Amino acid sequence: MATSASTPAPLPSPWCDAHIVVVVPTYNEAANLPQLVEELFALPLPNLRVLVADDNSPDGTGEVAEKLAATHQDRVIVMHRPGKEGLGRAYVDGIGRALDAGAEFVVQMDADLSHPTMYVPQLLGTMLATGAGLVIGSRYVSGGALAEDWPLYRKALSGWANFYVKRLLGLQVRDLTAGFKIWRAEVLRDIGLDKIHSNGYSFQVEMHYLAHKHGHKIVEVPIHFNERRHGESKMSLGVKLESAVMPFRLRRQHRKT
Ligand SMILES: Nc1nc2c(ncn2[C@@H]2O[C@H](COP(=O)(O)OP(=O)(O)OP(=O)(O)O)[C@@H](O)[C@H]2O)c(=O)[nH]1
Ligand SMILES: [Mg+2]
Repeated sequence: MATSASTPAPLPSPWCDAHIVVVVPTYNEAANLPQLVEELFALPLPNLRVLVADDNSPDGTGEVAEKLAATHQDRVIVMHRPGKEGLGRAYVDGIGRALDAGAEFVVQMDADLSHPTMYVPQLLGTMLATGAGLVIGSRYVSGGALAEDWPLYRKALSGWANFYVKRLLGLQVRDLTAGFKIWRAEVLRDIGLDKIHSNGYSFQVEMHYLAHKHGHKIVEVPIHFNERRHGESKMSLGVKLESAVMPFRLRRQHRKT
């Protein structure tokens, strides 16, 4: 079958058969979401769906998501949550719903176009080839990179956060705070989303830690991370404090088990 330059032929099996749900938490991402969804559906992965977990964004992201759902029937699921509860809570809800909707693989990514969609087939391919339970799009393995136009303090904060958490938890993962990754559904079920306590960004570290503690194989592939396209960061002081305390809590909890 002939395909146009913009719609490449579906990848061969088992890629094209893989039931993937990309879970995207959103808060004020109306300007970014349509492009993200368009790019994801241009990938040669016909069984890929998108789930948007929106926290009643004042900028109308929820309505934008509904329009996308109407355009791409059966490929976009929208969760309207009552208010801003943090990225971690939105992911717990969204991933739970993705599993209920029959996902075999769950991708986590930001809405702001920081995570280039072209890496999604590579994340899946690496998972299939290595038997990993979690494949992380990593900024800190050889070949990976942070956004060049990120201010120096953001680069320093990201590097410091990774160093700090790694020292405390002793994990051999280079990008522990990464937000772009693919999971096997059975690994998410094994970890148990009801065990996750994080409200904010420390969700990422908590999930990586639990995947490791449950004995699942974790592989990292390099990605180039971009500055957000439109809108503002939701990184607040509360989020930073929770991220600083979380590793201590995880360590203490795990000692008891
Ligand atoms: N549903 C929901 N989504 C959130 C919340 N906080 C952040 N997000 C989303 O989580 C993703 C990551 O948040 P960002 O603000 O981009 O965080 P960041 O990447 O550290 O910050 P920037 O680099 O400045 O963009 C984005 O898709 C946000 O819209 C929240 O409270 N609820
Ligand atoms: Mg961002």
